[in-house]
Amino acid sequence: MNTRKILLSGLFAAVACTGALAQDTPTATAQIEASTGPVTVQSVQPPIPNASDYQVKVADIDANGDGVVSKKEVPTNHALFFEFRLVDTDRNGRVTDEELANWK
Ligand SMILES: [Ca+2]
Ligand SMILES: [Ca+2]
Repeated sequence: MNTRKILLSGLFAAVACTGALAQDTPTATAQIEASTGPVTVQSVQPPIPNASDYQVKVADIDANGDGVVSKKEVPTNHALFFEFRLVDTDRNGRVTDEELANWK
């Protein structure tokens, strides 16, 4: 088996592995053989947010009760965690109900 075939079979194995694991876990790892030696490929897929994440109000996740949401208060699997900078339109590091209302 030449190097190209090894690389291609390794790549297909990595893709197949990633696809199979993506349904159960957000992370998949595969080992492929490159011309320079073995390479570990890790695929990290962020969790798919729930549609209900977009209906959140400040009171739902305001852990310290100060009336605004800082990124530290947002669960890491919540859509707001990934889109915090977009939602925080005045870039003050705090999200208000008004900013959440404009988040679609
Ligand atoms: Ca807060
Ligand atoms: Ca803000």
